[in-house]
Amino acid sequence: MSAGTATVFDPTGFELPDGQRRVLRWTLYIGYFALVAGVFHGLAQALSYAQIDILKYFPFLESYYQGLTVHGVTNALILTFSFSNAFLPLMISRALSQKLVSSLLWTSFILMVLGNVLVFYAVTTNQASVLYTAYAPLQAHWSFYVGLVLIVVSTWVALLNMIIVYRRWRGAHPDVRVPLLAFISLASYAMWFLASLPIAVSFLGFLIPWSLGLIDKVDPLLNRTLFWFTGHAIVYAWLLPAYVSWYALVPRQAGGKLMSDTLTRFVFILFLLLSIPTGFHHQYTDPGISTGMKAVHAVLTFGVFFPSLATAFSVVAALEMGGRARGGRGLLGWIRRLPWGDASLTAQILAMVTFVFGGITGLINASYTLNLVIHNTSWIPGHFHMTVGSAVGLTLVGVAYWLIPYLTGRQLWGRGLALASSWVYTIGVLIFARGMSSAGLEGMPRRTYMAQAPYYQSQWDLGGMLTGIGGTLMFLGIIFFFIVIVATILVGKKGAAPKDIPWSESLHGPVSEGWAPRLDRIGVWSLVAVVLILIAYSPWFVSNLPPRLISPGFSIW
Ligand code: HAS
Ligand code: CU
Repeated sequence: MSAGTATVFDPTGFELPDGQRRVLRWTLYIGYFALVAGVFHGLAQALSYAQIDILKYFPFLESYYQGLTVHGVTNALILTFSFSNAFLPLMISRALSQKLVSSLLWTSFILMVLGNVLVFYAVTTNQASVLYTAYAPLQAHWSFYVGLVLIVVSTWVALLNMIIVYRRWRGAHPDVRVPLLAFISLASYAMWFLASLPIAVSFLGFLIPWSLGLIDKVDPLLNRTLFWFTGHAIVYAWLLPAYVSWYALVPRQAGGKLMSDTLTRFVFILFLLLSIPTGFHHQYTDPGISTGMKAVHAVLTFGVFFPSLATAFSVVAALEMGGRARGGRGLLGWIRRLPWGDASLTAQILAMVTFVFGGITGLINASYTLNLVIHNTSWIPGHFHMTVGSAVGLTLVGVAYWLIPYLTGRQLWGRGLALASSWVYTIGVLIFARGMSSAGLEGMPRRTYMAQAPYYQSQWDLGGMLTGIGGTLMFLGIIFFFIVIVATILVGKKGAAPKDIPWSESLHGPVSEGWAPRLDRIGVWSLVAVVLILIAYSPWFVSNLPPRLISPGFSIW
């Protein structure tokens, strides 16, 4: 073999069995249903910033916090993990031409359903209005914590399925480089597995026994620290499946190629290493954590900014190749030539554009001193609706526009409405975030039902109004999405669906010589990640263990 050539696995001619497709499809439906169920309270919340109170029309809600818990849990947790539990195993199975393990597929699905049932029970009966952050000493009903644990375990089972598929393939192909799509899918969930362990300790070790009355008191700071230990990395567990699409699928959809196979693997390894040891950037204002440790996490947060920056250059290059291949000329002429009529691609490009602002606001959050200005203000929801709420949410919408047809065998229904959904949503979220950010700088608080706040200040009028207008457009965008997906499933034209996933070729690589194959050793990289995590977290745990079990539970709703 000559230098620079690649030993590439040929995955053509494989189709997933119908039974497995069906489980994947229903897993996805849970997620997309959760998305739609969650946006109703989103609308109420956004309008409340504009001093419009529609919560009185939600008679089944006993408090604003109950609604906010529904919003956060459905849109940030259930949508994302249901999607990943279906999407990542599908990607690895397709990339390696291997069937999934049916029993594990079912187990993961059933755990996800059970978890949802328990969480649904706890939240709808107003026994768990603790928000998606579930901070102790607010105490929820045990079914809330157990339900969330089951959802997390379902992600572990999905990962196990992927690992087994990978090992089977590796046994048959010992000297071939693992295809990029399989590698980045596996790396995404490997990172999440490591990241999920602290929250598992918090829930299983403390919050569940406490909510069952087996222990009387918990250590609020310890649980909060364990929460953010997982809680920062969780945002990358949401983001990386979107990046899998941006790197490995979007270039093809745009008529271009992925820039570099090696760079892409490198980016995912950086996420594996740096996503987790950064949680203290959510706790800059918490007492009981030394300034030095906060500074270490701040620096590492700037480190984890880098792979996203590399992603920005890489995905724009892929889009540019696509636009130029389609006849685009000049500095920016390629943008116009992108296939803007493709609803799936358009949603994802708009997700990327919004993420530029999500990234910039993230950098501001991460800055130790600037954080003091914006922490706990509406600036933060401004930030996260441009990250999880757009970079991720809109990408999941865009992927649905090819994935649901692919899995159901039915053509996408209503392309015009599908296109409108992501444009309306994007215009909405940019207006919304402009309102939230500017009013946040003026001190408008987050997690507050502003339509009833006695301390409302008129200087928030403009920001609040923009939040209300933008939030209404976002709501409409998701409703359009819902109509398109339900109609596709029920009345989409049979047989006219995509037959395969949109694979992308890469311009450079994969390379089989030199050090490049070593990049594929996820196990070794995971060990390095553990070392970094120990450096970043053990000093705090050494001085804060054993736990100080001082606080009883509070249910203030
Ligand atoms: Fe964050 C708070 C810092 C990214 C989500 N974040 C939150 C919360 C959520 C969240 C939910 O340091 C609130 C949690 C709560 O309830 O309290 N965040 C960052 C930083 C990044 C970042 C540095 N966040 C995310 C992502 C999220 C997410 C991703 C979800 C998926 N965040 C913070 C901090 C806080 C925080 C503090 C705590 C604040 C506080 O005080 O409470 C970075 O990773 C961002 C990197 C992003 C980029 C952008 C790259 C752009 C790309 C697109 C390029 C494509 C283009 C297309 C331009 C560098 C890849 C062009 C197209 C053409 C056609 C031309
Ligand atoms: Cu974070």
